[in-house]
Amino acid sequence: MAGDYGKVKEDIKAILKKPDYDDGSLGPVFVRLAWHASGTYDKHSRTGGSNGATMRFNPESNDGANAGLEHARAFLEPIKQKHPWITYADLWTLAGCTAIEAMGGPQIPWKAGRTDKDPKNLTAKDVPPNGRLPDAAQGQDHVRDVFYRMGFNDREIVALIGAHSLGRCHSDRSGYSGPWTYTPTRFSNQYFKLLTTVDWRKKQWDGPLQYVDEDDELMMLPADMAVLWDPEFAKIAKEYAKDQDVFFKDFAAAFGKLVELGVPRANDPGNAPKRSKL
Ligand code: ZEM
Repeated sequence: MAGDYGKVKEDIKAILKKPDYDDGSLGPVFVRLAWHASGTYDKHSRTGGSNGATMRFNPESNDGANAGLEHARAFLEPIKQKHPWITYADLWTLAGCTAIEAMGGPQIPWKAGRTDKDPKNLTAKDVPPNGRLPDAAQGQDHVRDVFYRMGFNDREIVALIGAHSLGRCHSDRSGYSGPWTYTPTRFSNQYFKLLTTVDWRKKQWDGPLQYVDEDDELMMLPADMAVLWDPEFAKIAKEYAKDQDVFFKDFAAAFGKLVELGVPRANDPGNAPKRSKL
């Protein structure tokens, strides 16, 4: 039964502000939930992606990359209870898109229609294996491998990583620590401005290798530095640092594509009815 997605959006917006959580907003972790639910897609086997909401199930729920996202899912549970007709797969992706808009970002094209896998007849091949999401400790070859597997090009990759204008790393989730920008609850091109201008240095600590600014206030992951160190990526990052409008436009298209990966649609070439001979 289809319900009113506009009402769900309003309810998502209403819970975003949360003074006692991180920087005061659930927005960033909702964006990360939508991204990780979708980013398991493999274009070759056409498996993974947001359809199915398979992060509820092992092994995806226990993938180290998804540490902390159980909180995001729990924060959305009251909204699922209030609107039981919406699928988790639609709710998680809608929450990410709504959060981006509510934090000052572009409007993301989003369509309903994802279904949830029924836990009662789940087979091992219904849940993507661990290891499909990017590893923060690696460089540009790995980043390209992972995002090309989803079907993205270099420009889309750089645009998507610009979501690191939001949120922070948590030492009890990923092992890394700190925010990328001074305004982790505002969607902007600040990530690219900082990435391309700050004098990044290795953080002196016994945690995993990460980069920090002079005051040890902001951070970059090794995978973020790859965007600066790869000449193709760097060119695009500098363009986004100069022009927020271009970044917003490219990001909206790429994030809209991300949340559609693996979602069956009537106009898919694979789903199209056979063309009758005229
Ligand atoms: Zn992230 N990301 N990400 N990312 N990400 C983290 C946090 C957030 C990578 C990564 O390893 C990490 C994209 C791409 C990539 C967000 C959105 C998007 C964290 C910190 C890590 C380690 C997790 C923690 O400790 O809580 C890597 C290696 C990426 C690609 C190379 C893309 C694409 C994103 C969306 C479009 C967001 C919003 C956060 C902040 C979450 C929060 O809880 O504040």
